[in-house]
Amino acid sequence: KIQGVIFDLDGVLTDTAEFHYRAWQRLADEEGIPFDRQANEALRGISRRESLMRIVGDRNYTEAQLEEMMERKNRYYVESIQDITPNNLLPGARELLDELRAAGIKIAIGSASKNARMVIEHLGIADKVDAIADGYSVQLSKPAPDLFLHAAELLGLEPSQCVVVEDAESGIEAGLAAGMLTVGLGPAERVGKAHVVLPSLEGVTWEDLQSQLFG
Ligand code: B16
Ligand code: MG
Repeated sequence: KIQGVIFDLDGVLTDTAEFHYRAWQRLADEEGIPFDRQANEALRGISRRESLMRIVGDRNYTEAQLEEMMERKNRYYVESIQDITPNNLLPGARELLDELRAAGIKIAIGSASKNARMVIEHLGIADKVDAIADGYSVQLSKPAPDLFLHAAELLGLEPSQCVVVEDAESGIEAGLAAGMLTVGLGPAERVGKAHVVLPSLEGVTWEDLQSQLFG
């Protein structure tokens, strides 16, 4: 019986994926490294350092230069999320959170981002979630299961009692590796490995999700 839902943040509850994209694009442009929206798709759910490593590829940078670039990208990103308000919740997100809460289902955020808490505050959903696992919580990032296992632990639940909702391939892989049921949001090419694939959370009820997962 499912007792908890673990939501990814960027790309699931809010479209900060777009802000991450713009910040990486700006950095890549400044460095003269080719990058575009399509290349960014592969970075969804990927940690800051790993994202940078994929962008620079085999170009030679010192550790100090890499650190500086990560800081610069984060500065652009943090700047862009200051304007986030509850209006930036994606369609269906608030309704589903409220419905789960009313049904007594525990809710956690499982985000690779070190800025997750700031985004959650801006979205005004801090009081709707029972636990937050973020970019500071574990060493190994998605697709390792660690972050979601940590989230389940914070909720006091077994992995088999949890559902993960994700927009990233690496996130679905992490959920599966954790032994959890998975709901993928987005195109099948990205989240096709999930137990259930949906375009978004718009109009999605807890009953819908359960019947798709178990029906
Ligand atoms: P930060 P999620 C992930 O968040 C993003 O999808 C990914 O694009 C980003 O690089 C990562 O967080 C780290 O974020 O640089 O803010 O620590 O999708 O797991 O909620
Ligand atoms: Mg995401």
